[in-house]
Amino acid sequence: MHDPLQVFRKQGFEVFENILDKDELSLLQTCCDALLSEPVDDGGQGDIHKIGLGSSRRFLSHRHTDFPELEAFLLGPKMAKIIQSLGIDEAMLLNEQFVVKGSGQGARFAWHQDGAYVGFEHRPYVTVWIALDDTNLDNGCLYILPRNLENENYLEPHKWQDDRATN
Ligand SMILES: O=C(O)CCC(=O)C(=O)O
Repeated sequence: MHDPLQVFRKQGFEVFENILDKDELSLLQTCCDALLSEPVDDGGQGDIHKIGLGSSRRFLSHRHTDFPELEAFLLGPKMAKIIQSLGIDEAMLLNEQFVVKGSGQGARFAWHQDGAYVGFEHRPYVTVWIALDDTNLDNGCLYILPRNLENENYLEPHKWQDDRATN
């Protein structure tokens, strides 16, 4: 039988297909649309430490307290179920963000470790990545570098990579 905990411990990630219901997905899409309708205020420089790229790549972060239903979802039973199935009994929210890339604008995002963006020493944490649009190889899905943690159970030093160098 497929055991999410075993898979997560072995490879460092797990895929939960169709785990959100229509209402949960719709709630996230609605919040994202509301945030997208706000003016772009990131400066649009897009260098490696300035992750927003104007309207072609937006990072809409730390806004769950403005959206009570979003907050209830993030701190609610579905997220708890996902996190607990990965062997984590108690969790707290470190960050939440919507990442939105404009279509046909080449707003790729370079290979990185999310932890490198935290900016201070921190304990390991789990990222839950949810696709709000259907994604595939052609329209820019997320890639994860596979790793066998049974043989390579250490953190590789992070290397900053320019977005333009990404395939
Ligand atoms: O959407 C991407 O290209 C990467 C997003 C990401 O790394 C994140 O949300 O933590």
